[in-house]
Amino acid sequence: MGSNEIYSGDEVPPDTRRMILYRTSTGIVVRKDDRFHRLPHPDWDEILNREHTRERLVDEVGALPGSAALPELLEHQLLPPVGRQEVWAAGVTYHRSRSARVAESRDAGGGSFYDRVYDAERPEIFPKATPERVVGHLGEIRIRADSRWSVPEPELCLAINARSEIVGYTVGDDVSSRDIEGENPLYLPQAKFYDGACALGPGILLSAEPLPTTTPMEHLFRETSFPNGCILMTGTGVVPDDSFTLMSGDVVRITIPPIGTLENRVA
Ligand code: DO4
Ligand code: MG
Repeated sequence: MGSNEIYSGDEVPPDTRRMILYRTSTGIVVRKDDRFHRLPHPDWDEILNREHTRERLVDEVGALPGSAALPELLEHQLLPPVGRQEVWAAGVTYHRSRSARVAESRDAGGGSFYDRVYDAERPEIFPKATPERVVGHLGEIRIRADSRWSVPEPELCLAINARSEIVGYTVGDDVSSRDIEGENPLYLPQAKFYDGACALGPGILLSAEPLPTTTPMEHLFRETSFPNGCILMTGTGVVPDDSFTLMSGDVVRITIPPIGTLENRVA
């Protein structure tokens, strides 16, 4: 575990399993204890950024009729769980990610860059997507036409409000081009930031007891403000064998049990 590693699988508090916020084309839906409630609020950004988000929703949902199942229709109405939040990503937070980057960039002399960030005080954080570039559950992700080696990166993502408090968690795919990032570390933005390179969803698991503030999160908010909050992808610990590359038509499914499954087809 490096000093910038920020999540190990079994730390999500069990209580948080119960409340998930979905953004859909027909409004905001809250799942609580396996019942689904349509919220009268039209404003996703306001909900994420008000004080005591979860507690207030518990009260509001108590006064709303709920239905016992998420209708099939609703699944196909899911939108990415972002309003005006920028998406940022932390990198080389897991040993597996460090060894993969060192190997892929060895010829370009990038190995020492990645080695040095793993144990450094300052983490790697980079902008991943503007809100309109984010793809939701069942949306299409993309691989670059000028890349021959593309991979999904399954990541736990933090939903953070404007006051830098963790409001909840979602599932993310930091789709990346490994040959472009490996050729030269300065090409990282092209390997990471392009249309269809970021998928998030299906919803936001609201935290009852948020994980403590992480090192990447603290650095992210140091000199940058997020008036609508932001999403921070926490890095991948899952790197496929070097022989694997995503191809058009592939379907990527990423499950983080308390949150759900994010599924995307490659365009
Ligand atoms: O610098 C490379 C990106 C690392 C990354 O995205 C990750 O570790 O998840
Ligand atoms: Mg990543």
